[in-house]
Amino acid sequence: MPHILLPPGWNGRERDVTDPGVYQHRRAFLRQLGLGTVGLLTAGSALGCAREVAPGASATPEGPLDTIPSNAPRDGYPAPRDARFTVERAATDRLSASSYNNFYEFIGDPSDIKKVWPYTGDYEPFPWTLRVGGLVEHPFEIGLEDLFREMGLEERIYRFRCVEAWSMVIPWTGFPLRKLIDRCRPLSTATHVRFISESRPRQMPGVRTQPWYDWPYYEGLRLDEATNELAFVATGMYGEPLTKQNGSPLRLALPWKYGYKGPKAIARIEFVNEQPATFWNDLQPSEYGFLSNVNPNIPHPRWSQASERFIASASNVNRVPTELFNGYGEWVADLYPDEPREPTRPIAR
Ligand SMILES: Nc1nc2c(c(=O)[nH]1)N[C@H]1C(S)=C(S)[C@@H](COP(=O)(O)O)O[C@H]1N2
Ligand SMILES: [Mo]
Repeated sequence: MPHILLPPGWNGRERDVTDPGVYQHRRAFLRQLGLGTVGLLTAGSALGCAREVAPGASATPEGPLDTIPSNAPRDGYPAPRDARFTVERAATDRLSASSYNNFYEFIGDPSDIKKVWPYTGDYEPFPWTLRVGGLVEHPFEIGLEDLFREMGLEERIYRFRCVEAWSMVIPWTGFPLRKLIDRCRPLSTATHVRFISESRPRQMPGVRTQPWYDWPYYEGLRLDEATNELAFVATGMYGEPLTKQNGSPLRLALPWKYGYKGPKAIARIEFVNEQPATFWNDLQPSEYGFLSNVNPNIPHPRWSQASERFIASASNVNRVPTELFNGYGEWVADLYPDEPREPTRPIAR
Protein backbone atom coordinates (compact mmCIF):
# COMPACT_ATOMS: atom_id res chain seq x y z
CA MET A 1 0.00 0.00 0.00
CA PRO A 2 1.13 3.51 -0.66
CA HIS A 3 2.08 5.55 2.33
CA ILE A 4 -0.50 7.88 3.82
CA LEU A 5 0.68 11.35 4.67
CA LEU A 6 -1.38 12.43 7.59
CA PRO A 7 -2.62 15.99 7.86
CA PRO A 8 -0.83 18.47 10.11
CA GLY A 9 -1.93 17.95 13.73
CA TRP A 10 -3.40 14.61 12.87
CA ASN A 11 -3.23 13.21 16.37
CA GLY A 12 -5.82 14.36 18.82
CA ARG A 13 -7.52 16.86 16.55
CA GLU A 14 -10.99 15.66 15.80
CA ARG A 15 -11.33 18.05 12.91
CA ASP A 16 -8.60 16.36 11.00
CA VAL A 17 -9.68 12.78 11.40
CA THR A 18 -13.31 13.29 10.64
CA ASP A 19 -14.23 11.86 7.30
CA PRO A 20 -16.68 13.63 6.24
CA GLY A 21 -15.83 16.20 9.02
CA VAL A 22 -18.78 16.44 11.33
CA TYR A 23 -16.94 19.31 12.82
CA GLN A 24 -17.04 21.76 9.99
CA HIS A 25 -20.20 20.06 8.98
CA ARG A 26 -22.09 21.21 12.03
CA ARG A 27 -21.07 24.79 11.42
CA ALA A 28 -21.66 24.88 7.70
CA PHE A 29 -24.91 23.11 8.16
CA LEU A 30 -26.26 25.65 10.61
CA ARG A 31 -25.04 28.44 8.42
CA GLN A 32 -26.86 26.96 5.48
CA LEU A 33 -29.99 26.67 7.51
CA GLY A 34 -29.66 30.36 8.30
CA LEU A 35 -29.11 29.69 11.98
CA GLY A 36 -26.01 31.82 12.15
CA THR A 37 -22.58 30.93 13.35
CA VAL A 38 -21.94 28.78 16.33
CA GLY A 39 -18.79 28.62 18.44
CA LEU A 40 -16.20 29.48 15.88
CA LEU A 41 -13.80 26.59 15.88
CA THR A 42 -11.16 28.08 13.75
CA ALA A 43 -10.46 25.92 10.79
CA GLY A 44 -7.22 27.81 10.23
CA SER A 45 -4.62 25.13 9.88
CA ALA A 46 -1.22 24.84 8.35
CA LEU A 47 -2.73 24.51 4.94
CA GLY A 48 -4.18 27.95 4.51
CA CYS A 49 -6.92 28.54 2.03
CA ALA A 50 -5.27 30.12 -0.96
CA ARG A 51 -7.17 29.24 -4.08
CA GLU A 52 -4.70 28.70 -6.85
CA VAL A 53 -6.26 29.31 -10.17
CA ALA A 54 -5.22 26.98 -12.92
CA PRO A 55 -4.05 28.46 -16.19
CA GLY A 56 -7.03 29.05 -18.44
CA ALA A 57 -9.37 28.91 -15.46
CA SER A 58 -13.03 29.10 -16.23
CA ALA A 59 -15.28 31.52 -14.46
CA THR A 60 -16.66 30.62 -11.06
CA PRO A 61 -20.03 29.01 -11.61
CA GLU A 62 -22.97 31.28 -10.91
CA GLY A 63 -24.83 28.76 -8.84
CA PRO A 64 -25.00 25.09 -7.84
CA LEU A 65 -27.02 24.10 -10.90
CA ASP A 66 -24.76 26.01 -13.27
CA THR A 67 -22.21 23.18 -13.01
CA ILE A 68 -23.77 20.58 -15.29
CA PRO A 69 -21.10 20.31 -18.01
CA SER A 70 -22.48 21.87 -21.19
CA ASN A 71 -21.09 18.97 -23.26
CA ALA A 72 -22.54 16.18 -21.07
CA PRO A 73 -24.42 13.65 -23.23
CA ARG A 74 -28.16 14.25 -22.86
CA ASP A 75 -29.50 11.34 -24.89
CA GLY A 76 -31.98 9.36 -22.84
CA TYR A 77 -32.95 12.17 -20.44
CA PRO A 78 -35.33 12.25 -18.74
CA ALA A 79 -35.16 8.48 -18.32
CA PRO A 80 -38.12 6.22 -17.50
CA ARG A 81 -38.55 5.58 -13.79
CA ASP A 82 -38.10 2.08 -12.41
CA ALA A 83 -41.23 1.79 -10.26
CA ARG A 84 -39.59 -0.71 -7.88
CA PHE A 85 -37.45 2.07 -6.49
CA THR A 86 -39.49 4.85 -5.01
CA VAL A 87 -39.45 6.34 -1.52
CA GLU A 88 -42.48 7.52 0.48
CA ARG A 89 -40.78 10.79 1.40
CA ALA A 90 -40.57 13.47 -1.25
CA ALA A 91 -37.17 13.86 -2.89
CA THR A 92 -34.78 16.32 -1.32
CA ASP A 93 -34.98 19.75 -2.81
CA ARG A 94 -32.64 19.81 -5.79
CA LEU A 95 -30.76 22.91 -4.74
CA SER A 96 -29.89 21.39 -1.34
CA ALA A 97 -28.66 18.17 -2.94
CA SER A 98 -26.38 20.19 -5.22
CA SER A 99 -25.08 22.72 -2.72
CA TYR A 100 -24.33 20.57 0.35
CA ASN A 101 -21.78 18.00 -0.77
CA ASN A 102 -18.89 15.80 0.23
CA PHE A 103 -16.30 15.88 -2.52
CA TYR A 104 -12.86 16.35 -1.01
CA GLU A 105 -11.18 16.86 -4.38
CA PHE A 106 -13.02 20.16 -4.68
CA ILE A 107 -12.72 21.59 -1.19
CA GLY A 108 -11.72 25.19 -1.76
CA ASP A 109 -12.67 26.77 1.55
CA PRO A 110 -11.42 24.77 4.55
CA SER A 111 -13.92 26.54 6.80
CA ASP A 112 -16.87 25.30 4.75
CA ILE A 113 -15.95 21.94 3.32
CA LYS A 114 -19.47 21.10 2.15
CA LYS A 115 -19.61 24.04 -0.18
CA VAL A 116 -17.67 22.70 -3.11
CA TRP A 117 -19.64 23.83 -6.16
CA PRO A 118 -17.94 27.26 -6.41
CA TYR A 119 -14.59 25.47 -6.85
CA THR A 120 -15.57 23.24 -9.77
CA GLY A 121 -15.16 25.89 -12.49
CA ASP A 122 -11.90 24.49 -13.88
CA TYR A 123 -13.10 20.89 -14.02
CA GLU A 124 -13.94 19.68 -17.54
CA PRO A 125 -15.01 16.05 -17.30
CA PHE A 126 -16.11 15.47 -20.91
CA PRO A 127 -14.99 13.79 -23.08
CA TRP A 128 -14.30 10.96 -20.61
CA THR A 129 -12.85 7.50 -21.04
CA LEU A 130 -13.58 4.78 -18.52
CA ARG A 131 -10.81 2.19 -18.23
CA VAL A 132 -11.47 -1.41 -17.20
CA GLY A 133 -8.72 -3.82 -16.18
CA GLY A 134 -7.40 -6.37 -13.70
CA LEU A 135 -8.91 -9.86 -13.71
CA VAL A 136 -11.00 -9.55 -16.87
CA GLU A 137 -10.94 -11.44 -20.15
CA HIS A 138 -9.83 -8.34 -22.05
CA PRO A 139 -8.96 -4.97 -20.54
CA PHE A 140 -10.68 -2.17 -22.46
CA GLU A 141 -11.50 1.51 -22.53
CA ILE A 142 -14.80 3.03 -23.47
CA GLY A 143 -15.98 6.59 -24.04
CA LEU A 144 -18.93 7.53 -21.89
CA GLU A 145 -21.15 8.59 -24.75
CA ASP A 146 -20.90 5.02 -26.12
CA LEU A 147 -21.23 3.46 -22.69
CA PHE A 148 -24.38 5.41 -21.82
CA ARG A 149 -25.97 4.49 -25.14
CA GLU A 150 -25.09 0.84 -24.69
CA MET A 151 -26.30 0.61 -21.10
CA GLY A 152 -29.50 2.62 -21.54
CA LEU A 153 -30.70 4.96 -18.80
CA GLU A 154 -33.38 4.62 -16.14
CA GLU A 155 -34.40 6.61 -13.11
CA ARG A 156 -34.40 5.28 -9.56
CA ILE A 157 -35.33 7.18 -6.43
CA TYR A 158 -33.07 6.11 -3.59
CA ARG A 159 -32.54 7.07 0.01
CA PHE A 160 -29.02 8.39 0.59
CA ARG A 161 -27.28 8.22 3.97
CA CYS A 162 -23.95 9.81 4.86
CA VAL A 163 -21.92 8.33 7.73
CA GLU A 164 -22.15 11.79 9.33
CA ALA A 165 -25.81 11.05 10.13
CA TRP A 166 -27.52 13.21 7.55
CA SER A 167 -29.65 11.87 4.74
CA MET A 168 -31.46 12.83 1.57
CA VAL A 169 -33.73 11.25 -1.04
CA ILE A 170 -32.30 11.51 -4.55
CA PRO A 171 -33.75 10.70 -7.98
CA TRP A 172 -30.77 9.25 -9.83
CA THR A 173 -30.48 8.60 -13.55
CA GLY A 174 -28.15 5.83 -14.66
CA PHE A 175 -27.93 2.06 -15.06
CA PRO A 176 -27.40 -1.01 -12.86
CA LEU A 177 -23.75 -1.61 -11.99
CA ARG A 178 -24.38 -5.29 -12.76
CA LYS A 179 -24.93 -4.44 -16.41
CA LEU A 180 -21.54 -2.76 -16.59
CA ILE A 181 -19.85 -5.59 -14.69
CA ASP A 182 -21.29 -8.15 -17.09
CA ARG A 183 -19.84 -6.17 -19.97
CA CYS A 184 -16.41 -6.19 -18.27
CA ARG A 185 -16.39 -10.01 -18.31
CA PRO A 186 -14.51 -10.60 -15.05
CA LEU A 187 -12.56 -13.86 -14.74
CA SER A 188 -13.93 -16.48 -12.37
CA THR A 189 -11.00 -15.74 -10.05
CA ALA A 190 -12.20 -12.18 -9.41
CA THR A 191 -13.78 -11.71 -5.98
CA HIS A 192 -13.83 -7.94 -5.61
CA VAL A 193 -13.96 -4.83 -7.74
CA ARG A 194 -12.06 -1.58 -7.20
CA PHE A 195 -13.16 1.87 -8.34
CA ILE A 196 -10.62 4.62 -8.79
CA SER A 197 -11.72 8.23 -9.04
CA GLU A 198 -10.16 10.87 -11.24
CA SER A 199 -7.50 13.10 -9.69
CA ARG A 200 -6.59 16.31 -11.54
CA PRO A 201 -4.56 18.78 -9.51
CA ARG A 202 -5.06 21.54 -12.07
CA GLN A 203 -8.81 21.17 -12.10
CA MET A 204 -9.49 20.03 -8.55
CA PRO A 205 -8.37 22.53 -5.91
CA GLY A 206 -8.75 20.05 -3.04
CA VAL A 207 -6.21 17.73 -4.64
CA ARG A 208 -3.69 20.59 -4.77
CA THR A 209 -4.22 21.95 -1.28
CA GLN A 210 -4.66 18.65 0.63
CA PRO A 211 -1.62 16.64 -0.40
CA TRP A 212 -1.87 14.47 2.72
CA TYR A 213 -4.74 12.52 1.22
CA ASP A 214 -3.80 9.52 -0.87
CA TRP A 215 -5.30 10.70 -4.18
CA PRO A 216 -6.91 9.44 -6.24
CA TYR A 217 -9.92 8.44 -4.11
CA TYR A 218 -10.38 4.68 -4.23
CA GLU A 219 -13.16 2.37 -3.12
CA GLY A 220 -14.18 -1.24 -3.50
CA LEU A 221 -16.93 -3.82 -3.22
CA ARG A 222 -17.26 -7.55 -3.05
CA LEU A 223 -18.43 -8.88 -6.38
CA ASP A 224 -21.70 -10.12 -4.89
CA GLU A 225 -22.37 -6.58 -3.60
CA ALA A 226 -21.44 -4.97 -6.88
CA THR A 227 -23.78 -7.25 -8.82
CA ASN A 228 -26.68 -6.78 -6.41
CA GLU A 229 -29.73 -5.36 -8.10
CA LEU A 230 -29.53 -2.15 -6.03
CA ALA A 231 -25.99 -1.14 -6.98
CA PHE A 232 -26.35 1.70 -9.46
CA VAL A 233 -24.06 3.76 -11.65
CA ALA A 234 -25.42 7.30 -11.62
CA THR A 235 -24.87 9.57 -14.59
CA GLY A 236 -27.52 12.10 -13.64
CA MET A 237 -29.85 13.45 -10.97
CA TYR A 238 -33.25 15.11 -11.11
CA GLY A 239 -33.67 14.21 -14.77
CA GLU A 240 -30.46 15.88 -15.95
CA PRO A 241 -26.76 14.95 -16.16
CA LEU A 242 -24.83 15.15 -12.89
CA THR A 243 -23.50 18.45 -11.69
CA LYS A 244 -19.74 18.47 -11.21
CA GLN A 245 -20.06 18.54 -7.42
CA ASN A 246 -22.38 15.54 -7.44
CA GLY A 247 -19.76 13.45 -9.24
CA SER A 248 -19.89 14.16 -12.97
CA PRO A 249 -19.49 12.28 -15.19
CA LEU A 250 -20.37 9.08 -13.31
CA ARG A 251 -20.44 7.85 -9.70
CA LEU A 252 -21.88 5.00 -7.71
CA ALA A 253 -25.15 5.11 -5.76
CA LEU A 254 -25.26 2.28 -3.18
CA PRO A 255 -28.26 3.15 -1.07
CA TRP A 256 -27.68 0.53 1.66
CA LYS A 257 -24.16 1.79 2.37
CA TYR A 258 -22.77 5.00 3.78
CA GLY A 259 -22.17 7.65 1.15
CA TYR A 260 -18.39 7.35 1.05
CA LYS A 261 -18.67 3.85 -0.43
CA GLY A 262 -19.92 5.54 -3.61
CA PRO A 263 -16.95 7.11 -5.41
CA LYS A 264 -17.51 10.07 -7.72
CA ALA A 265 -15.86 10.82 -11.05
CA ILE A 266 -14.87 7.20 -11.63
CA ALA A 267 -11.94 6.84 -14.03
CA ARG A 268 -11.02 3.20 -13.65
CA ILE A 269 -12.56 -0.13 -12.66
CA GLU A 270 -10.35 -3.04 -11.72
CA PHE A 271 -11.21 -6.63 -10.81
CA VAL A 272 -9.09 -8.24 -8.08
CA ASN A 273 -8.97 -11.44 -6.04
CA GLU A 274 -8.76 -10.01 -2.53
CA GLN A 275 -10.47 -7.32 -0.49
CA PRO A 276 -9.10 -4.04 -1.82
CA ALA A 277 -7.93 -1.16 0.33
CA THR A 278 -10.27 1.84 0.47
CA PHE A 279 -9.61 5.54 0.99
CA TRP A 280 -11.32 6.26 4.32
CA ASN A 281 -10.56 2.84 5.74
CA ASP A 282 -6.85 3.38 5.14
CA LEU A 283 -7.04 6.75 6.87
CA GLN A 284 -9.08 5.72 9.89
CA PRO A 285 -9.81 1.97 9.99
CA SER A 286 -11.50 2.07 13.39
CA GLU A 287 -14.13 4.48 12.07
CA TYR A 288 -14.70 3.52 8.46
CA GLY A 289 -14.99 -0.19 7.75
CA PHE A 290 -14.82 -1.93 4.42
CA LEU A 291 -18.48 -2.95 4.46
CA SER A 292 -19.91 0.27 5.88
CA ASN A 293 -23.51 -0.77 5.57
CA VAL A 294 -26.00 1.66 7.05
CA ASN A 295 -26.74 0.14 10.44
CA PRO A 296 -28.30 1.92 13.44
CA ASN A 297 -26.92 -0.86 15.65
CA ILE A 298 -23.30 -0.03 14.98
CA PRO A 299 -22.48 3.38 16.41
CA HIS A 300 -19.66 5.34 14.87
CA PRO A 301 -16.99 5.49 17.59
CA ARG A 302 -17.71 9.22 17.96
CA TRP A 303 -21.46 9.45 17.42
CA SER A 304 -24.65 7.42 17.34
CA GLN A 305 -26.04 6.07 14.09
CA ALA A 306 -29.49 5.40 15.56
CA SER A 307 -31.05 8.45 13.92
CA GLU A 308 -30.24 10.90 11.16
CA ARG A 309 -31.13 14.42 10.02
CA PHE A 310 -33.22 14.06 6.92
CA ILE A 311 -32.63 17.06 4.70
CA ALA A 312 -35.85 17.71 2.77
CA SER A 313 -34.58 21.21 2.01
CA ALA A 314 -32.33 23.77 3.67
CA SER A 315 -35.25 24.96 5.80
CA ASN A 316 -36.83 21.56 6.43
CA VAL A 317 -34.63 19.12 8.31
CA ASN A 318 -36.14 16.40 10.49
CA ARG A 319 -34.54 13.86 12.75
CA VAL A 320 -35.74 10.39 11.77
CA PRO A 321 -34.75 6.90 12.92
CA THR A 322 -32.09 5.16 10.85
CA GLU A 323 -33.16 1.88 9.31
CA LEU A 324 -31.05 -1.27 9.06
CA PHE A 325 -29.49 -1.32 5.57
CA ASN A 326 -31.12 2.07 5.12
CA GLY A 327 -34.44 0.29 4.57
CA TYR A 328 -33.10 -1.96 1.78
CA GLY A 329 -32.90 -5.25 3.72
CA GLU A 330 -35.27 -6.88 1.27
CA TRP A 331 -32.51 -6.61 -1.36
CA VAL A 332 -29.30 -6.99 0.60
CA ALA A 333 -29.86 -8.56 4.03
CA ASP A 334 -28.86 -12.02 2.75
CA LEU A 335 -25.42 -10.71 1.82
CA TYR A 336 -24.61 -9.93 5.43
CA PRO A 337 -25.47 -12.73 7.86
CA ASP A 338 -22.98 -11.31 10.39
CA GLU A 339 -24.29 -7.76 10.39
CA PRO A 340 -25.77 -6.99 13.84
CA ARG A 341 -29.56 -6.82 13.83
CA GLU A 342 -29.52 -5.57 17.43
CA PRO A 343 -27.66 -2.69 19.12
CA THR A 344 -23.99 -3.45 19.81
CA ARG A 345 -21.12 -1.75 21.54
CA PRO A 346 -18.85 0.39 19.35
CA ILE A 347 -16.45 -1.88 17.56
CA ALA A 348 -13.95 -1.41 14.81
CA ARG A 349 -15.12 -3.19 11.72
N1 LIG B 1 -14.11 10.90 -5.30
C1 LIG B 1 -14.87 11.11 -4.22
N2 LIG B 1 -16.02 10.44 -4.08
C2 LIG B 1 -16.81 10.65 -2.99
C3 LIG B 1 -16.41 11.55 -1.96
C4 LIG B 1 -15.19 12.26 -2.15
O1 LIG B 1 -14.77 13.08 -1.30
N3 LIG B 1 -14.45 12.03 -3.28
N4 LIG B 1 -17.20 11.71 -0.84
C5 LIG B 1 -18.13 10.60 -0.50
C6 LIG B 1 -19.05 10.93 0.55
S1 LIG B 1 -18.45 10.98 2.14
C7 LIG B 1 -20.38 11.13 0.32
S2 LIG B 1 -21.49 11.36 1.60
C8 LIG B 1 -20.91 11.21 -1.05
C9 LIG B 1 -21.58 12.57 -1.23
O2 LIG B 1 -22.30 12.64 -2.43
P1 LIG B 1 -23.14 13.97 -2.75
O3 LIG B 1 -22.26 15.15 -2.50
O4 LIG B 1 -23.54 13.84 -4.16
O5 LIG B 1 -24.32 13.97 -1.80
O6 LIG B 1 -19.89 11.08 -2.05
C10 LIG B 1 -18.88 10.13 -1.75
N5 LIG B 1 -17.99 9.98 -2.89
MO1 LIG C 1 -20.36 10.81 3.56
